Amino acid sequence: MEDAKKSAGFLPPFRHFATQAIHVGQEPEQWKSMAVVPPISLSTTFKQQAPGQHSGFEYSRCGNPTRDCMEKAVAVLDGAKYCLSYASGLAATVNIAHLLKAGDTIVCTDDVYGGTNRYFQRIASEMGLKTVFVDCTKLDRLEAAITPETKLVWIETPTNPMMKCIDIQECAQIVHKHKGVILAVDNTFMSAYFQRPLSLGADICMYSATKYMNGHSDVVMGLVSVNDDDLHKRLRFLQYSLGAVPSPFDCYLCNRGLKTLPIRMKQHFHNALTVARYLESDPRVKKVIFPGLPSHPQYELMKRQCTGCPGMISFYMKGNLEHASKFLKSLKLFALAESLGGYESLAEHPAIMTHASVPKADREALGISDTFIRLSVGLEDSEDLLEDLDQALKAAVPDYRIRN
Ligand code: P1T
Repeated sequence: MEDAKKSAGFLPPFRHFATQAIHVGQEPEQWKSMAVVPPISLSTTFKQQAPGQHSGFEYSRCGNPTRDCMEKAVAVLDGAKYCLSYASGLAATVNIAHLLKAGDTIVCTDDVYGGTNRYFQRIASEMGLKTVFVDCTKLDRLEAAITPETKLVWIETPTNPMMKCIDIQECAQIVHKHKGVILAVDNTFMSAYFQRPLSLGADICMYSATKYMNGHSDVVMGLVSVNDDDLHKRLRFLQYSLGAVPSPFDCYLCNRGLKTLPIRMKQHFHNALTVARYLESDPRVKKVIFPGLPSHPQYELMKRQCTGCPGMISFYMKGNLEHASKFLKSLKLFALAESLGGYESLAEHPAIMTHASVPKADREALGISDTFIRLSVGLEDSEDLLEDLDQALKAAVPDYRIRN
């Protein structure tokens, strides 16, 4: 009841989601043993009846029974026809970029994960792909950035780490005025439970499954969901040709993680809202950025576009780098670590850690400053989380009347 009140105003959960997360692709009848839990299929190769006559599996880079179960489940959770998995989120990004050819341009929203920025700016550029960064919360800027060379528009929403939220439906309308341009949405922060980019008009929904989709901080993986048959064919070809596929064991773990995605995401939302409200009331905190708070500039959009918000909160502390560093070192329950989306709470300093590879001038323009902190709020008891933040803030900023 309390949860329902707190998330009031967001879209209702996608129908049948929890049931599908548990059952789709997992049918015991597909195994001779009738195993209820999909087995980990370690074989790298599969016997053929006659040359070219096989069970659907030939060689494990091209397809594997354990991977297949997970991909089927993710496709349905994304409201998609197909899902493809990769050895990491960045491997998924690289595969998508391979849909393009030298001379093509990518329009990318200005705030993205540091590794995505680094790949586009420093690696894809060497292969002849140009990337133009624009703030896609400003739709006129997106529209103006698209040229005949543009073949891919890449957005994250909410963005990492500024938590800017982008209207996917509006983006899709603009992008699809231009024939052949693909709209890809990095849905890592939201997971399939809170946001369905494909049903809002995106062509590709991509994840670092290392985060919420797996949810246990023990797998590095990427996922891509699509509806278009031709796009799927091209991506499947790239998946086995480039070869950055996940191991069967990782697929098993991620498939297992999906089973609890709905209950995990509900609790992440509940805990994050509690933490965000607390931080907003703390005199040592200058500004909180959480899309589930009415103070967020795209709060209304989030309620129209999503079924809730994940555990990601960014905030500015009062003070300087020394205060921020002291705060992070003083935390006892939140671990000072990169990554996000696991059951455990993490805190990090984007300017020094996850976004150090973003050029300094771009970082400063975005607001990734010395006192900017990112939290991944986990599934612990929220009272313990507040207590930890409170003691660390007090240790870092003993006098809350500090000026800056
Ligand atoms: O780490 P990997 O699975 O390769 O995923 C890369 C990636 C892609 N997209 C987003 C939005 C991400 O946040 C990430 C990885 N992010 C972190 C490690 C981080 O701490 O932000």
